[in-house]
Amino acid sequence: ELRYPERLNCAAELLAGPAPDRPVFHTPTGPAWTYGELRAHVDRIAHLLTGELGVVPGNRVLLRGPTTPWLAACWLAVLKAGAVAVTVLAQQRPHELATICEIARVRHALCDVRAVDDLAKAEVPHLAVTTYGGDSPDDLLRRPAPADPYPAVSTAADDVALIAFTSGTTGRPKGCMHFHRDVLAIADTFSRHVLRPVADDVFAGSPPLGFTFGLGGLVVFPLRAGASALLLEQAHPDQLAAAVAEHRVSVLFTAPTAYRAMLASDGGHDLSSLRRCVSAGENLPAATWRAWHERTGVRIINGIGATELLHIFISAADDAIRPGTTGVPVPGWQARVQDAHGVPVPDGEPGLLAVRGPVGCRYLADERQRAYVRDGWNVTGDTYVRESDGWFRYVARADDMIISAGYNIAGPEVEDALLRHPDVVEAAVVGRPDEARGQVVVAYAVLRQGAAPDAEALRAFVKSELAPYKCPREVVFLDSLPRTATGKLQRFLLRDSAGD
Ligand code: 3SK
Repeated sequence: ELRYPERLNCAAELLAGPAPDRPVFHTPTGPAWTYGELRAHVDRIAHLLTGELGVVPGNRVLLRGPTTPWLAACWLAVLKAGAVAVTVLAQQRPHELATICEIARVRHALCDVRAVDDLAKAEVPHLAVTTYGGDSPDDLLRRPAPADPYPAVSTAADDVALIAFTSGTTGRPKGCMHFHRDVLAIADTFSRHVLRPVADDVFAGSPPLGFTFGLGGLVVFPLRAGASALLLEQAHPDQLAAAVAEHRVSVLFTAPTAYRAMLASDGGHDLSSLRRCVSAGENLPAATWRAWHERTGVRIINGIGATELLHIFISAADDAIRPGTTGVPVPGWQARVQDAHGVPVPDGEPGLLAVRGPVGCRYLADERQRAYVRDGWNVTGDTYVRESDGWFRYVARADDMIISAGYNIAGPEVEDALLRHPDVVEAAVVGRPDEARGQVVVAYAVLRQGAAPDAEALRAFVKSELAPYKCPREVVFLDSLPRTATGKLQRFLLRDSAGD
């Protein structure tokens, strides 16, 4: 069991430890920041927040900007000053920012100068915006550096440290409140037991810091291990592979799509520095796992996480990893599969995944809390099977199950089959309403460059891989699939258009 002192400031904990001259953040340009420099910058920002800007503990501070060391420093400073970080994505538009600021009652923002226009357009009442970064003389660095270190505010372990908004494929965004102890708990469970990082590790990845997958993988985990991270403002798959080679990245965080894209457009980069590759955000198909293993020799860690629970709670480690399945609860977590009434279903049968552990879902002023937390279990909205040996296998998001002529069909299983075809780079499978069958299976496919679209050939391929009732009635070819800002497939958009 994890035990933390009653008074705990997670930013102070994350910054303590490594020698001042150890590297902490690398960027593609410019020299690395050391731990000593990071501490000085954090203290300077914290002084500014609680001095001139008048922030008091508990105030919510919006953070917005591309993935840079300055954004990470601002996040740490907000927490060190006892305030609450509200991280958003660079892609979020003014009306989304306005909603988030309204829900979280945000009055202060630290914003990269390059991302300030949309924030201004959001017209948030009483919002004081301080800018940083970019090429212009910025607000943060114009001020003189304080002579004294900033003493961390003595927060309680269960004071709120951050509010992370779910990317929300539909509906009003939900703010998930997480405590100071939660931030350490994700490092002391998933990272400590599954990644087992060492101080010489270099972390990198594509998820932004406004997505807790990225915040954990690029800031919390490296700092907790005294290691360093390469922070990339642009992390498209080809840039990611090049950056891995150039900076000798050893721990990589990205989503299944990016692994597939790196495999498809292999620039022949030297990926031999990789020792851990983490995939989350969506389920990782076995075909992608195998192809990556063949290319790099690294066994991808396929994790399931959620903004509600901050990071990954089921995965596997090292040689135990099995392609096509997620794994077992991360040490410190429990998981089970239950029916709609909360009754566990027998092993081998699909049902709703329910988990509990050191971090729980706490929506900010949102009735949907009742649906997510039931009898102390967090019900994630994923359909899973628990095998008789205790391993958890993903089936689908609960609302991505297709029911056709009485058959239950998991869209991701059909996607998996399509992805085994050498011409298919991306696939999405949804149900289209149908009078006779209730729903029929419709597939959307993105083909590798130069491949000829042949719906019949793909249907025949799926039929050779799966029971015929799972075969798509129709195959639609697209240039790309619709995704959220955090990279999750928006099947609901395809479902809507499949109904036309
Ligand atoms: O939402 C997710 O899929 C996720 C995955 C891993 C870690 C954190 C999150 C939010």
